[in-house]
Amino acid sequence: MTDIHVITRENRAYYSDLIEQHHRARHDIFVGERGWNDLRRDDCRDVDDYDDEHAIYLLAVDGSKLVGGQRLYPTLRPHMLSEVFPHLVHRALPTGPQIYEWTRYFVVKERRYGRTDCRLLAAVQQFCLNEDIVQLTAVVEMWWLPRWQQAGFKSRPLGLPQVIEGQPTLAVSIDISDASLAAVRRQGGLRRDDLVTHHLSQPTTGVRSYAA
Ligand code: A1S
Repeated sequence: MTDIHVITRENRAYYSDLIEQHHRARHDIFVGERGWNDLRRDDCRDVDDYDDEHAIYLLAVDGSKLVGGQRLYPTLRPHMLSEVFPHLVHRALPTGPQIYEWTRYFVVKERRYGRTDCRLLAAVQQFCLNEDIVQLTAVVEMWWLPRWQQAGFKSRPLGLPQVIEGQPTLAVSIDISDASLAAVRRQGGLRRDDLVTHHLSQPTTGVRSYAA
């Protein structure tokens, strides 16, 4: 059973082992597998300017093993799209308290082509619905567009694609909705019980659940 853990600045101290596994997994996957060499670091941990106290991580965990992850970051702060990829945006950049940037999405190799991907996609919709986040922005390679269409996500380009690291890449916005959550749940055959997301708030109280 895969659980999703929500890690924020409030509960980060209780998740130091998992956060560490996740930085190492990101380096293995984004540098080792995807070849994003700008992220290479001698300590084999992928850490960037947006891994600060404002980052929110939704990490997929089986027992104590990390099997996937994703990061959200407030667009009211300088973020990847505003600072690194502004040239991909050809209209007003969506920012605001209810808009977050979505980055560093991954599933570990042994869990590909399974429900972990749907579980993570469902988790991001569910978390955003619970937190009144209405839209996400992201920089993605073009192959995400058919994936999202299949999952029932509504995405909109914010500009024309440009080739980055040899791949046509574009900036997009993604709407958060009950309909998208329901669609990805159907696609992954996820039951309501599969969608409990844990938010460890205090070591003594265990987990707070985000019900679907
Ligand atoms: C930024 C992302 C934001 C959302 C935040 O039949 P196939 O194998 O062709 O089916 C594949 C492809 O259609 C497509 N796909 C996956 N990786 C691709 C790539 N590098 N280039 C082109 N197409 C690609 O998805 C189908 C299923 O992929 P999969 O890997 O077999 O299985 P799964 O479980 O759906 O996992 C997809 C992800 C993307 C999570 C997994 O491949 C992964 O973790 N990749 C490395 C991290 C990564 O590239 N993340 C996206 C950028 S972050």
